[in-house]
Amino acid sequence: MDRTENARLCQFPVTRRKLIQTGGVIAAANSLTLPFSLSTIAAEQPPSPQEKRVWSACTVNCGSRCPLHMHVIDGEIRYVETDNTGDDNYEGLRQVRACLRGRSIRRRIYNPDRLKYPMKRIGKRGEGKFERISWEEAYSTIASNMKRLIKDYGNDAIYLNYGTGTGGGTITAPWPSGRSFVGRLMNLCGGFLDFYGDYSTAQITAGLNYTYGGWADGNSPSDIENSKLVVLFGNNPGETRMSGGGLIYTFQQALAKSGAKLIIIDPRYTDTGAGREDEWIPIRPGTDAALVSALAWVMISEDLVDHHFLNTYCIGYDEQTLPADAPKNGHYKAYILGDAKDGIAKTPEWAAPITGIPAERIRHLAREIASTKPVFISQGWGPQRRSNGEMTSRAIAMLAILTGNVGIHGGNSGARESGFSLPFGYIPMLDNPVKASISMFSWVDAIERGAEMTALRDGVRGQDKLNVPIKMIWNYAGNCLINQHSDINHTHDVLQDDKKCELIVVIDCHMTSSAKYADIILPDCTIAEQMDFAQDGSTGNMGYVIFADQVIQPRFECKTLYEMMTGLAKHMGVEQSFTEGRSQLDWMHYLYDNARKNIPGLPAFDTLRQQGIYKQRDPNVHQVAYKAFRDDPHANPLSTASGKIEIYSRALADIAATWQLAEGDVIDPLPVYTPGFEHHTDPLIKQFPLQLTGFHYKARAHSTYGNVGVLKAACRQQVWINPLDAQQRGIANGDKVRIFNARGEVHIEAKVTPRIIPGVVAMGEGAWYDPDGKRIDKGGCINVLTSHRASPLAKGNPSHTNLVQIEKA
Ligand SMILES: Nc1nc2c(c(=O)[nH]1)N[C@H]1C(S)=C(S)[C@@H](COP(=O)(O)OP(=O)(O)OC[C@H]3O[C@@H](n4cnc5c(=O)[nH]c(N)nc54)[C@H](O)[C@@H]3O)O[C@H]1N2
Ligand SMILES: Nc1nc2c(c(=O)[nH]1)N[C@H]1C(S)=C(S)[C@@H](COP(=O)(O)OP(=O)(O)OC[C@H]3O[C@@H](n4cnc5c(=O)[nH]c(N)nc54)[C@H](O)[C@@H]3O)O[C@H]1N2
Ligand code: SF4
Ligand SMILES: [Mo]
Repeated sequence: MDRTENARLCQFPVTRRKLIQTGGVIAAANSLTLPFSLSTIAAEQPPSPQEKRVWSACTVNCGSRCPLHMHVIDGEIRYVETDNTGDDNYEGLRQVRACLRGRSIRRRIYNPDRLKYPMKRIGKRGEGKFERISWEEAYSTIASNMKRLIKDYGNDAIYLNYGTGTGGGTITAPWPSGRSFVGRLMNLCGGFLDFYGDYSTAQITAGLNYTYGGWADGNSPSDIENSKLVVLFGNNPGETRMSGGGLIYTFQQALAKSGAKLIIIDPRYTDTGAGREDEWIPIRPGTDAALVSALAWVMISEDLVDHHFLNTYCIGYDEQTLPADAPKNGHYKAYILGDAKDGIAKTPEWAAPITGIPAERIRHLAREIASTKPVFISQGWGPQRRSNGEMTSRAIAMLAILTGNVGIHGGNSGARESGFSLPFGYIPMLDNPVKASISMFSWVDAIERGAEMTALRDGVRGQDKLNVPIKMIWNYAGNCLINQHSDINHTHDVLQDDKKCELIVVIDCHMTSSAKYADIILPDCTIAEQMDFAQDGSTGNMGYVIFADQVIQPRFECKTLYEMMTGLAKHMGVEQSFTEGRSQLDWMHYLYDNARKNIPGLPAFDTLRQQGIYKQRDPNVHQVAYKAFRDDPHANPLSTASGKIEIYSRALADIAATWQLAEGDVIDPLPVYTPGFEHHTDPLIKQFPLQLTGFHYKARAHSTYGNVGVLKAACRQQVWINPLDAQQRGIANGDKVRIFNARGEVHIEAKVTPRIIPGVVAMGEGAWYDPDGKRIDKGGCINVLTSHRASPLAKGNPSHTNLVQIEKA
């Protein structure tokens, strides 16, 4: 789930210096944006007498939230426009315009894949054979089986799976699970096995926690107007923050104001580049920490580091601030210069063959970063969604730390950008009596070998070990049962055995691949069929909240999540404590009354309902991460053990000494380069010579909108391959290819392009899994090829780390 919960789309790409030379790429970058605002034109037409206009929202998990203005005739949505309010001034309360995904929401609401009735499974799991049942039968089947499983195994056998499909919603919020109405119900029924972490940021959450303490904050991208240089590691707002509040729009407006130079470090030439960048430095995936180490070597050797910052705010840079109990030469400087136990100096010549970046370019980049101030250094979450992501995220942050760019305007912490949002609030979660939790990625293991899973080996938290395996799964607004989880063929084999996990309940709007593995399917209302608030909206320097009114009647026999959980609460004997006597509308008022206490400017409930969106500029103008700490480190210490930035982490040294790690797994007190598993020098490379890296694709929000034909046609599901690799294999652009490894096989078309470095291929994640009956996927779902081996520290998904081979089909 998106942590910064930031924002959206660029309607008017600002022309920067390289735009003209790369016009073709700009066209590609903006193929999901509109060159002008259709909404403004449409809004000028008064509604016809039979037409009603209602504000709703797009609440999928793309990191954005967008208002949608629905035109309804005869109870049917005929036309969808977006924010057309205000004067649309970047300096003021700018418009929050939906991308073409949101604008196509009608095609999701009226999609033939819609789930219409409650259903029970009649075939094998995954076959997709179901029979219609009544709501009463659905409730009583779930309630009686759940009671039985709780009695036989305990509440820790009931798991709430990760899901983010309604991530922008409030009443419909799915994440973290305890925040959802499913979580509230389970807390009243004795609790559930929870998870920690998320598929988005598992490794950086774990890694930077040891550097900065807690979730690592970033400056707002609007603060780039104070920067001289911007360096983005695997951060692609052009695609992952493309619309709505529009972080990419904020990025480019702020860049235009400062004239800062933009350097993008990514294995792919991304849509964020697309002519806005001054330089693209292609890097071999998974090797950012090697690049940073070599940059550090140049900075240290040429005495370009910020000594005052390192001595005042950090521990473990050199002997001076190394904790007394750390080993001799256990500090960062020794590691970089070759005085540590590995004895390797991390010179540019050392890093060049690892990263694929010439040594001279590394030297030049080090001098450029160190001699410019302030520098906005940030990382997206692509570099950390890997087998070595914890170490990588800590290493990238080192660049901001060595150069003293943390806590100042125009600088950044080296983490991802953040932004200002409004403190709206959620439904009270209640307490979960079950204390154990697992990483969100380990649930398949917990089905197979739950009672064997321990804290020291498997990252179980709250208890030394799990007592029981998972016996029931609630899967609300998530496609992580299959599509979005790793190693689909393995997951399929585990789920198909219904003696292992005995009950799977899926609550969704569409017949997704995950829904096909349900025992009971509960058909949910889409956002347009109910009332909710979309919150957490942010453009970086403006926060907003949207009133998503009910636009149409629930289709078919669909119910809202709240209605169905209330129905079930009745069967579980907890209806009164579940509802507290409130209807969904009552909860809306409850939330709103509380929110008005925290956000004084919020208008009356009915006024917001009329105006659709409420916006507020950041009163501090730009968010600057760790500014209080920088201004006064004694009064405002960090939440790390030392209160300082921990370059050397004692806590990690302890973990490294006590955890049982798989062979090749590395946890280190310093932000070192470690290749991780399935890396470019793995012996497996002989069989599977290409690194396959994933990315979040503009065609979808993960799998959501993946069944909308116009979007599929606009942005095809293809595998990116460099012309050199394609030629060797006789592959031409558009050819159908086989992509395979020991875990599975996918057949899609090739996009032969110099936008990806040689030796690496890339696929957008989230395409709908479409197996042919012989385990070959024709839909282009990358998770057929990804690994279910967890990363060492976070026990997170290494989604972007894979080795494959490609042949012409
Ligand atoms: N290989 C690979 N895998 C990845 C990633 C990757 O980069 N590479 N990224 C990971 C990340 S960061 C994330 S956050 C996860 C996302 O994984 P998911 O949270 O599973 O995201 P979606 O695929 O969007 O699935 C959301 C589900 O919600 C449903 N949905 C949408 N609207 C509604 C609604 O109103 N009500 C209900 N009940 N359901 C609704 C959709 O139909 C869909 O089935 O994927 C992860 N998986
Ligand atoms: N359109 C769209 N937007 C989305 C989503 C979506 O599905 N669709 N999903 C949303 C969600 S839930 C999330 S979590 C975020 C995800 O946001 P991110 O995790 O930042 O997105 P990714 O595309 O996985 O990775 C960003 C970039 O990192 C690059 N990269 C991959 N590996 C490496 C590496 O080893 N080194 C370097 N330097 N670069 C690397 C990728 O090529 C990519 O361009 O996006 C959100 N926005
Ligand atoms: S997919 Fe994201 S950017 Fe597009 S309309 Fe929906 S919330 Fe906005
Ligand atoms: Mo995510």
